[in-house]
Parts: sequence; C-alpha cells; structure tokens
Amino acid sequence: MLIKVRRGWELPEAAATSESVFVNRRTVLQSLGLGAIAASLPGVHAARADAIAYPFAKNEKYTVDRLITSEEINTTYNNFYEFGSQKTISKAAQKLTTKPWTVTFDGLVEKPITIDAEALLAQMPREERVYRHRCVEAWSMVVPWSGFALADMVKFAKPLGSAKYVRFETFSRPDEAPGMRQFWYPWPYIEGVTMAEAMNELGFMVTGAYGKTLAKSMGAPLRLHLPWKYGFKSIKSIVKVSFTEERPKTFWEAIQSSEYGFWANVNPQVPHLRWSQATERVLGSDERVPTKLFNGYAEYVADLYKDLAKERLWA
Ligand SMILES: Nc1nc2c(c(=O)[nH]1)N[C@H]1C(S)=C(S)[C@@H](COP(=O)(O)O)O[C@H]1N2
Ligand SMILES: [Mo]
Repeated sequence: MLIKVRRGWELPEAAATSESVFVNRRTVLQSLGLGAIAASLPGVHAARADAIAYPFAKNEKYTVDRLITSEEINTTYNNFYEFGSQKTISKAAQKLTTKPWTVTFDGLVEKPITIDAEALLAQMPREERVYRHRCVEAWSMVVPWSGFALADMVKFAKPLGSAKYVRFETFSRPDEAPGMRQFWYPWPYIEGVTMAEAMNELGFMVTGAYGKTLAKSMGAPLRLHLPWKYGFKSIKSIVKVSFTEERPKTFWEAIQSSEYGFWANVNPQVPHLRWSQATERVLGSDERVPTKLFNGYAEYVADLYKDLAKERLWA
C-alpha cells in the first residue's frame, strides 16, 4: 500500500494557522493508523461507514488572509438556540445524541432516501476548507471545516427538474435540547436556498473542524456552511433535506421577517435594523475590520444574483 503524506495537511498550514491548531493537527496525524490515513485520501472510500478518519486533505483553492480562530473560541462561543439563546451553550449541547444519526432526503426527488450520516460521509468526496464565518451580530471567525460540497450532496439526492429550493431541517428533541421547550420559537430550525445557490461550489456540508469530528456546539454531526451569507443561514445538526417548489419559510423569517430575510447575503453597505454591517469584530483579537461584499466571496457568487435585483438580497 502506498502511503503518501499530502502537502496540503502540513506545509502551507504553518503559514495560515495559529500555533495551537498546527500542533493539534500534528498530534492527530501521529495518532492515526495507516488504514486511517488511506481512508482520508481523496478517492479512497472506507469499506465501513464508521471508519472515516480525520483530518481530510485540505483544498488549497479556498484560503483566507487571516489567522484561523482558535478551536477554544469556536467550540465555546456559539449560536445554537435549541440549547439556549446565550453564546455559552457548549456544555448544554453535550446532551445531544449524535450517534446514530440519520438524514432523510425527500420532496421532489426520484426516490426518498434515509441514510446514516456516517454512511453518507463515506460516499462523498471529502476535503477540508478554510472559510470566513460572519454572523449578522457583526462578529466573525475563520474556520477550518471538514466535510463535502453541498453540490455533491444534492446530486446524491437526485432531485427532480421541478425542484426550485432546498429546505433544511434541524432535529426536534426537546428532551435533549432545553431551548426547544421555549414554545414561543417556531421549532424546528429551518433554512433554505435556491437550487442555483445549492449547486454553487462554495456551499459546504460540515462534519468536522480543526481536523476532527465536529463539536456538538458547532452543529454535529452534519451542518451547512454558506460563507457568503450571514451565519444564521448555516443550519446545524440537520436531519432532513427536502426539495421543494415553494420557497421555504425559515426559522428567523418566521420570528421577524423584517430583520432576517431569505437571502441574507453579506453586504457592508446594508445595515441590519440593530447592527451596522460595515465592520466586524474578529473573535480572538482586538481587531475590528471592514466587512467585504459577499463576505469576500463575490467572485464565486455575485453572478447568482445578477437577475434578482428586485429581491431583498441582503440582511
Ligand atoms: N439549528 C440551528 N442552526 C443554527 C443556529 C441555531 O440557533 N440553530 N444559529 C445560527 C447562527 S445565528 C449562527 S451565527 C451560526 C453559528 O455557528 P457557530 O456556533 O458554529 O459559530 O449557526 C447558525 N445555525
Ligand atoms: Mo448568527
């Protein structure tokens, strides 16, 4: 068996990654068995669904000219209303049972599918991507996500030509998630994108971060990340993906549609009712930096919106 150490895991990482992440990654590598390394190489699929090993090979196409936010901050400063409306839900989130976990694909598809989350991961081309992550509350992070392209998952689901939107749904477990007992919220958490947005190369299904399985507070075992949109679009702990003809009504739209629209693309020139979006607080530093149009991803996504000028594309 040929064991090849991929440059993407190591050398370029030293330049872009904070010290703690770099050290952690090396430790993970050292603790991997040979089979585990083979399983994480692109194109080599593990025979058993539970044999998927981290880290995944880094996709060097997506780089960010800022330091990666520390794992400590990312796992303990969260928005996850199922566990409470404060940032400090990390401990409460440990109650979530993430194994076994199934995901259902339904609606306008050739045939509905329910599949174990790990079996799904085993079938997808796996990679690591470093993305900017920008909340509408005007804080931001840089996160090394692991997972697979949303577009690949859409192809796996085999949607019909009549599908116009993808609707995502989070688990419903008030017994494990105390925030869900707050009946005035429109549970479960719902998000959605157009088919064109879902097929854009940037959309990413996240199963891990920092070279290992995703922390529960960050939306294990499977969440979405759309780096050009405000963070609330990036729905966590997904159990259902439906293809629809009608635009899904999202969780935040149901709460306050005047503040949280369907599109929610990052735009520094369009303030939210409560927060200016011109600059952002970089978590883990004293810095406040200018926010970029589409969060810095305009070259990838601006075309998606060129015929939609009459829509409320921002905030
Ligand atoms: N199911 C679910 N998904 C969610 C949320 C939530 O409360 N519940 N919060 C959203 C918001 S507002 C943001 S900013 C991001 C936060 O992700 P993070 O905690 O990993 O930074 O998750 C989004 N996804
Ligand atoms: Mo957010």
